[in-house]
Amino acid sequence: MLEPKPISCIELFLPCESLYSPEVESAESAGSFLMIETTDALHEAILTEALAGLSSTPKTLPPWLFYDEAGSALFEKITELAEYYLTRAERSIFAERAEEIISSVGHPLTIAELGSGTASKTGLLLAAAARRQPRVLYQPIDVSPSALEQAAENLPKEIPGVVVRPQIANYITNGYTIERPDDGFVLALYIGSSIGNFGPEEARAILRKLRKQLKKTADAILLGVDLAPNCNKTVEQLIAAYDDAAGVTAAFNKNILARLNRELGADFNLDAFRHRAYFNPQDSRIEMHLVSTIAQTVTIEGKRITFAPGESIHTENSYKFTERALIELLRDSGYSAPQWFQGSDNHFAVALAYPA
Ligand code: AVJ
Repeated sequence: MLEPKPISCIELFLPCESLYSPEVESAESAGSFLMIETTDALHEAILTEALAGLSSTPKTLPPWLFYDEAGSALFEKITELAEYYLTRAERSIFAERAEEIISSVGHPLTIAELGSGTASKTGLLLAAAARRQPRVLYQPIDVSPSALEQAAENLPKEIPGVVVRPQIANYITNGYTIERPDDGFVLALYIGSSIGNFGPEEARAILRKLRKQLKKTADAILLGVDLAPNCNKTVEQLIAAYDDAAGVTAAFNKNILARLNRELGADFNLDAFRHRAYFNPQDSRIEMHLVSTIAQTVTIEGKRITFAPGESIHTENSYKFTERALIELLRDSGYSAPQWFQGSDNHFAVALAYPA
């Protein structure tokens, strides 16, 4: 996949201070750090990426394009589907093991999160941290301002003691900073199988970049990964999670074309593409594609893209891990052998690793 062009940002920085002191009451009083992508830069990035991906062979589009407002709402619906077990499986690990996870990290701690979205599962970890210390600084990093607003609005109400410092950033293409309060430790969350969207090389780059900000031996990364097919999970179950009966995942996949129509004035006919999901055992990943059902030409800002019948656009990889594969990935990225928290259904696992 092509390295996306960096998005230029306007940074509004208000200093963060006294993060654990009792007088800090809300994100406002703690100060907040906002990075606002300029609309022009985002438009440019979408155009560049879309044209590059659609002119290559085979055709591809990057999965970050899924998450505009409509796509983020569709993803929320996916997490509630009977077939999509991932979110529930991870949430139940947190429900059972949050105390143990939190007490394994140095404290007081701050919790940062890459690709937080609305942070719906993070509350369980924040609540466990808030039982150990009076103030917990939560630093969600995401590309979606609406998701961050929701997190900043709700979490301090639900969990007294939580102070939210949101950062609008694409953690792949942009820099991000994790604030470390005095004498504190950092627990960095990269959960929800988000790492699964990246091939081994990109995954290592993401983990190494994060590793640079985890300098203390009792800092930690918590990584949530979906497991490869095993005796408790069939390939059919795995595929169903990405090809649900109600067609929500198909709509989520096609939204990428709808977005190019909306934002770039492209003329994709959504009815002339079908959603396809399959398991690629060689690379241990689910692949999602949009398959052109006919010969057709699509125009994007004056550029013509032709499709043969049956030709596909590869829109997503979702890697599925074994414990052994994850240990190797962590080792190659500068982390220790992890503590392993596997759900009782053997569907999902969470790994807690320290800088090595
Ligand atoms: C958000 C990347 C974890 O790979 O399972 C859900 C996205 N794609 N259904 C995943 C997704 C299709 C999801 N991640």
